[in-house]
Amino acid sequence: MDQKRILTIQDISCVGQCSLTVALPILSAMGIETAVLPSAVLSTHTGGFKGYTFRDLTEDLPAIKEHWKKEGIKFGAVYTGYVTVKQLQYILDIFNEVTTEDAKLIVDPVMGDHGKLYAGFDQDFVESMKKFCAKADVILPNITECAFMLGEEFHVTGHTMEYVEHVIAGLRKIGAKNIVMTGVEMKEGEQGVATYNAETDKISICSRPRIPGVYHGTGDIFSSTFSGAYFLGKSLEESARIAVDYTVAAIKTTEGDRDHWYGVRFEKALPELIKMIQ
Ligand code: PXL
Repeated sequence: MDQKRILTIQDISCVGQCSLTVALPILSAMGIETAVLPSAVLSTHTGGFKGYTFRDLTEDLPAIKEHWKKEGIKFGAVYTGYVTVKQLQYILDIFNEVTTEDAKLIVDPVMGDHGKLYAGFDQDFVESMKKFCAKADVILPNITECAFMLGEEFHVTGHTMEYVEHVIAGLRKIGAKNIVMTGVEMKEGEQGVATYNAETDKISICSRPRIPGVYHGTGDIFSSTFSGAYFLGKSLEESARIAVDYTVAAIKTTEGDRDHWYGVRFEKALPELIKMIQ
């Protein structure tokens, strides 16, 4: 069986343009066979909707893995997003038991943004996620998640090169290998990502003019695009650049549209993504 497929593990927020409803179309548009493992099903995401439902699928994970094992199904990479604390060990079991030898574990340690943890996440989760990140080949934290993992205060702006180096050193102490930090604002009016390449021991920055406003789900758009490009064999730095450019293109589809507060119309920008990876 051809095992060149990626597995992504994160929730289905039925409405809200984030997590699996973003990852699956993006990876598919990139031409990648994508298997999904929903960590939970929510009626909407938790970032602004009230009274959402939440069905935790933790107990299904081991049985799903066992079935895949019986079928001889394997994955060439595993990309994780919004998951619960109890799922982390099950995910490592999946990574250890149903992937190809050269498979990569790409972890977006989804737990917060804008200086705060998302609803339902606590310090316990942060500690478990730190250990999980040590097992990953690449981690994709935003600047808030970095601050929580380092146990430090969150800095909204003013991310000097010194600060970026400090955060990367802290994450490496936790055991992280390759790191792509998002939400870095080194220059006024710009935003981008810092990529630490563990092989070359180098940090590179990729910034673009900042688009004012808060756009939900863009972390998932970035991480899905990065994971796809990296799975296709692009370098860390090139994958980060493509992910930045597609995220910007996705935000531009929704810039200034106040009615569409819960996500961005990334679907409209998919043709641009397809061009970017050619
Ligand atoms: O975009 C990250 C995310 C994923 N899944 C759920 C969320 C969020 C962020 O709020 O609520 C359910």
